[in-house]
Amino acid sequence: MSWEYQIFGTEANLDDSKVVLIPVPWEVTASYGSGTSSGPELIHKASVQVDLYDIEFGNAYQTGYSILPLNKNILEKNNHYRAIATQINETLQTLQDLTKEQEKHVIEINQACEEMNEYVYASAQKFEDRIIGVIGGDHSTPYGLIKFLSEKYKGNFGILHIDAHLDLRDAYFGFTYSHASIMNNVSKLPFAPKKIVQFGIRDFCEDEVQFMKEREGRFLTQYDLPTKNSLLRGESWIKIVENALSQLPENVYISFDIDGMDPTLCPQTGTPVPGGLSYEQTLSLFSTLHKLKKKIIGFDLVEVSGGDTSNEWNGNVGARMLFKLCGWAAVTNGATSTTQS
Ligand SMILES: [Mn+2]
Repeated sequence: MSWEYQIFGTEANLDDSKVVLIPVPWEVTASYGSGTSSGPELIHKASVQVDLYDIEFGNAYQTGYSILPLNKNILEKNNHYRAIATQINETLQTLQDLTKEQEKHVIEINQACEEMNEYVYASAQKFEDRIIGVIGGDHSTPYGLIKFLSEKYKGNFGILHIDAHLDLRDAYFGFTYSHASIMNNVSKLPFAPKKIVQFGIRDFCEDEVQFMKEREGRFLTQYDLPTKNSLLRGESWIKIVENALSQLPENVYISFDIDGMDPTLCPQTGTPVPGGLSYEQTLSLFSTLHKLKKKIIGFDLVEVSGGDTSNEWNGNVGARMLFKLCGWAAVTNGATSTTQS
């Protein structure tokens, strides 16, 4: 199947599509496993397997989902700077000082990341009357989209952040727009989100917890282990989810790092951690947003990777999660759900 704006094997054309997807093949600042820049291609390829009629929202896909072409300039820059950044990571991980040349490279990489952000921002602007989703790439890729939406809604929005990590690091390894810094950067936007609610969180450092303490009331973190322990004691998952998500304002952006899920569902993701959300738990987050009458204003799906394997499982799960994101985004924006249930 050709890329030509089509995804999920539908015939939707770009002009009539309610949901527009921006693929961002970018993983320059990835610090551990590699391969997330191939995420858009993996997901796109697997997307034809998804059956369009859905048990939760029927024929909502008829509202139209399209994907933009892969940006070659972004892909070339990714390939070029990824190799240089990997060497810088290795130097710093072995506690050595950067050479003068490497210090220059850090500045260049930060500039390249800014160009990537500008591309995503400009694409979002171009399709401002649609619902936009970013397909990463690593977790730095949606910054331009979140920035655009923060301005569009003048800060009247919240974020549902699904991730194993808090992503609140202040410039990881010297890279301002690191995958590990996305929520830190987003929190510092002029029109920052009113509230960030996080699920799946199970790997973080003390500085990140401190960052949230300094911004009291802006974060609600549903740490994975204590939440799972509550379930073991017999508490209701749905109750926990409703309590947490009801704290979000009406407009909700979903930032979905696939590593928030159990790693059996994303074995090749860049930084896998044991624990995490099941498929059903993740989907219940989306359906509960709908139940609570929230409106999904945009979303991203990031860190899907096949690693260096030809294993198609990662793309398969990624495509299905993307289909659910598109569907719930369409439904919460008024697309009619035609399911009989
Ligand atoms: Mn992340």
